[in-house]
Amino acid sequence: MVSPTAASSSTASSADTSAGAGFILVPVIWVVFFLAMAVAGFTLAIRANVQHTASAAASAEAAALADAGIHLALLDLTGGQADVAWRRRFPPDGKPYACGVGAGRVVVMVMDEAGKIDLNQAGERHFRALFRGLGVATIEASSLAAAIIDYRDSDSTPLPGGAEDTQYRQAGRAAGPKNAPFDSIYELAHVIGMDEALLRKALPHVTVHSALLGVDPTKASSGLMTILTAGSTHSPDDQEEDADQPPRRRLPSELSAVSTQRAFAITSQATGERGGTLAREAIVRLTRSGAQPYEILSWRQVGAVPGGPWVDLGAC
Ligand SMILES: [Ca+2]
Repeated sequence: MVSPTAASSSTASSADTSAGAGFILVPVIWVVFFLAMAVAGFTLAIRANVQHTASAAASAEAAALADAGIHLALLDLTGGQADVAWRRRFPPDGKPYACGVGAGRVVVMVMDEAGKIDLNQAGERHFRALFRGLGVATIEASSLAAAIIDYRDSDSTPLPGGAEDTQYRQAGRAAGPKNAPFDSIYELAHVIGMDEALLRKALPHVTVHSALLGVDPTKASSGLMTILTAGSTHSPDDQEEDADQPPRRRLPSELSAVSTQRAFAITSQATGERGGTLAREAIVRLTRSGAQPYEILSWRQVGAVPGGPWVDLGAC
C-alpha cells in the first residue's frame, strides 16, 4: 500500500519531470525551427545558384553560337574571294539569313562597308545630304557637314559654317576638334552641333573602313538610299536622267563610288538550345593574303539584328 506521503512525493516528482521535459522541449523546438530556416535558406541559395549557372551556360552557348556565325560568314568572304564558284551561305547583301544548329538558330547579316559614308573620306556634300535626308534644316546640315571636315582635318582654319578650336571654346567645350582622322564612328558624338538623337540616326549609315569618297549604291541599305536621295540636290538634268532608273540607282553621281569589296560588317545573332540569345558584330577587312586572308577591325556585342523576315537556309 502506498502511503499518502509517498503518493504525494510521487506526484510531485512526476510534475517536476513534466516541467523539466517542457523546459527542454522549448529550446528543442527553437533548434528545430532554426534548422528548418537554415535548410530553407540553403535550398533557396542552391536554387539561385543553379538558376545562375543555367543562365550563364545559356549565355555562353549563345555567345559561342553567335561567334560561330561570324566565322561562317568569314569563311564565305574569304572562300568567295579565292574561288568565284564558292557557294555562300550568307551573301554580303545586308539581308538577314538564318540557319539552324540543333535546336538553336543563328541569324547572320553581312554588309559591305562601301554601302556607308566614310567619315574620313567623304566630302561635305555627302554629310550635307545625309543630315538633310535625316530631317535637319539645310543651313544646320551644311554647318554640321563643315564641322565634321574641320574635326578631322589637321588645320585650325574653319570652313564656312564649320568649327575649329575657337568655336569649340566659345561653345564651352573642354575639348576641341581632333584634327586627325576618326578612329571610330562613335567619335562623331564629339563634333560640335551633333546631338544624341541625330547621332543615333546617323551611326548606322557611317563607317571609318570603306576608304571610298562616296557610297556604292548597289551595297547601300535601302534606308540610306532613301535618305541620300531625299537629302541631295539634284540638277534638272540628273532628275531626267534618273527618272527611269530603279530607286536604288537614283543616287547622284557625285555621291557614288564603286566598292572594292575589302571591308565588311558581319552581324550574328544567336539563340541557343537553352534559350539564351546574344548578338555579335565584327568589322573585318580582307587582306588578299594567303597566310592571313582577313583582319578583325572590331569585335563587339550588340543589340538585336534588325528585324526580319530573314531568309531561312535550313541547317547551317
Ligand atoms: Ca581641323
